[in-house]
Amino acid sequence: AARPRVVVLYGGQSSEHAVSCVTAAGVLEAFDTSRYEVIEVGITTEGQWTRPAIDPRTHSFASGKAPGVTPTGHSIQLIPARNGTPDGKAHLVEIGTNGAATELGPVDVILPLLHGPFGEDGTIQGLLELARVPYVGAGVLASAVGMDKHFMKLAFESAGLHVGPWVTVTRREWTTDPQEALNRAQSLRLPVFVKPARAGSSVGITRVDEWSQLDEAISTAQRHDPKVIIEQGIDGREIECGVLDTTDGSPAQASLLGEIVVDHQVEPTAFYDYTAKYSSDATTGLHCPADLPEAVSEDIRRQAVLAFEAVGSEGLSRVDFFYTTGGEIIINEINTMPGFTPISMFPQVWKATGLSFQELINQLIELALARPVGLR
Ligand code: G1L
Repeated sequence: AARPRVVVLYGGQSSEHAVSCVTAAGVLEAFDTSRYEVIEVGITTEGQWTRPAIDPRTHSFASGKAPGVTPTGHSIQLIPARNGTPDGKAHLVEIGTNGAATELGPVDVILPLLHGPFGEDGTIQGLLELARVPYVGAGVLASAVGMDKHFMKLAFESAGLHVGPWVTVTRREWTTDPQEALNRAQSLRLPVFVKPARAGSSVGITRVDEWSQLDEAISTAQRHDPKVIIEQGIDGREIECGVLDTTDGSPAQASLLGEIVVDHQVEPTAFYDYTAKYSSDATTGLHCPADLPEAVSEDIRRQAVLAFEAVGSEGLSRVDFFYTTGGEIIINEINTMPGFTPISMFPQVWKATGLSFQELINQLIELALARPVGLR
């Protein structure tokens, strides 16, 4: 039988364009080409879909030049399934500089290694729904909720999970009565972290140690998202769990737990930010399995699956917790598009659980193929 044709879609208009390119490099390197045919499609920072001029496998942060998708003279279009296509599948078509169209063949599944522009996650998933093409990972709603720290906390609370103290400030609230918003925030204990409610990376985040800094911190976050959340800092270990869906309708599986270990010797106020995540001189490390009592591990893994269900995620998610000195388990966030290079937390915890990076990618593709297009 013919191998399913898998489109690896990467790059894009978000601030994480380069991260996406490096992720694609790792995924393509590990790709099981005996089972699947791979078609690489890059999206430039201008939003042009293109067949990459540079082999995406060569993208890395170590190379010296910034990873990115270069604009080309042609563009690629995704033709929806059941729109006159003979095989009932979505198709790719390349439009050349002269306007001539070249058929690139049918698409069986799309692996979107992308974040929508800030505040708009779920948009790529919506595009793929309309195109009636199966894709890897969470659907429209779960992707959007996974992007929005405010609605995420509401979903977690409804599922009986414990979230830390927080306050949301909308643009309207800030415009109408900023003093009321500041007062609400000051019901929290310092330090607090002021964040754009919907941001893919760690941009626009300020740690506030004195209330005099709050006003400016809110303004900074508002430059990235009109909706801002203020979270009380939590003293605790950072424990993360990978959740992977099953194809047979049985409960999603939780991985062994990973722990982020920050070297406080190096930078006392450092938190796990963009630099720590992606630079080579990171002061953070990853431990798996985390050294925790068996009962605590089991509880966190159970809660990770509950969180996956709470937001209606599909495919995969990474769920992040704090384990406090008082022995409390507090859920921090769910990420439906977790870091996905071979050395990222999600692939690493699954490796420790017994699933190689290639097996992980295969499972994600099989999950997408097993799920009907349409109602999710
Ligand atoms: F397709 C998956 F598997 F669902 C998937 C999609 C995207 C897994 C992980 C990611 N992550 C990323 O694309 C990113 C971390 C590079 C965002 Cl820019």
